Amino acid sequence: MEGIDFPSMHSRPELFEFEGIPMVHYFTDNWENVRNFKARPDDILIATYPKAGTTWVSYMLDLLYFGNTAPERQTSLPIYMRVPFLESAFPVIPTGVELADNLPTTPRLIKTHLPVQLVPKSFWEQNCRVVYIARNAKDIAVSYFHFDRMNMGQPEPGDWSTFLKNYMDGKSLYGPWYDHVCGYWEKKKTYSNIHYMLFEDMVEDTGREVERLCSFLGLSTPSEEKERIVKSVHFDSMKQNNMTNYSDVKALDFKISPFMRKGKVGDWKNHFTVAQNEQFDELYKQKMKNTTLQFRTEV
Ligand code: PPS
Repeated sequence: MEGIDFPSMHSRPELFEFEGIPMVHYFTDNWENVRNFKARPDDILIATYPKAGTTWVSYMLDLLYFGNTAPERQTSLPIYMRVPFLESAFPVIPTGVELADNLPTTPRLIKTHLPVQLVPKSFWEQNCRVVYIARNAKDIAVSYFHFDRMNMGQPEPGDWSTFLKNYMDGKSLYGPWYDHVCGYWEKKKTYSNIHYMLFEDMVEDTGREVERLCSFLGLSTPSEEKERIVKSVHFDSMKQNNMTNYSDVKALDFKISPFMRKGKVGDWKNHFTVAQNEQFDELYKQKMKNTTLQFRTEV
């Protein structure tokens, strides 16, 4: 396994508008195949705005379904090969669609960051289960900033205040956080097969959230097994685990920042100035005034 590389580690991709969303070519180059993706009824789509806990829940689901049946999977296959990133078209590894099409597992676990309106329609037509994970907007901003600094496949973030301004203006890759989290929240009203999880709840009580996930999925996993899973998906354990910490991905510069960075609620307090926080709160109030969705910025 070579790990994900990029043609030039020095030229970062530019953002451009695609179907109304700021995107980079790595996620649009394979668009026709993404749009026409053939979902199967037992597929599970893991959908998130970037940095909301995708890897965490991907690993939970992988262990719940395949932790016992395929031990070699746990030691030889990085999480991004087990849970294909649907819209990705990176050099070196097959596209997300190819990886998903060739997954030998049932169910197939598939990751996407696409906003709800761009999810391929076959997922809805097949009534697939969707696990959506949301995280508070301030901690996402901080996590995303550090990720963009260390990931040569992401657009150049600039300094923290530049990044934050762009993020508040909805000019980050995958567009406005507000629309993303609210889009899937609204979708729940007409599509009941969505389990909406919050990163903050997972930090507060991982065991409870694994339990809720099992009831959504109709799994009757024994409690000792669930306890083992809770230990395996602990931040410290995933950070040490080379199959979940992205350590083989060459496009990531771990000297700048680790992928498994802090895993906390409230790190925004170490980054936002008082003025930035006030401006953010003001805008947040406007953007979120029509939703019942609530987030915690500390636990
Ligand atoms: S990505 O690149 O969008 O797929 O990133 P994603 O996996 O969604 O989010 C990465 C952030 O999730 C944190 N993380 C965890 N926190 C707590 N416990 C566990 N087990 C865990 N696994 C991943 C990770 O550290 C990133 O958050 P920050 O705040 O940057 O640490």
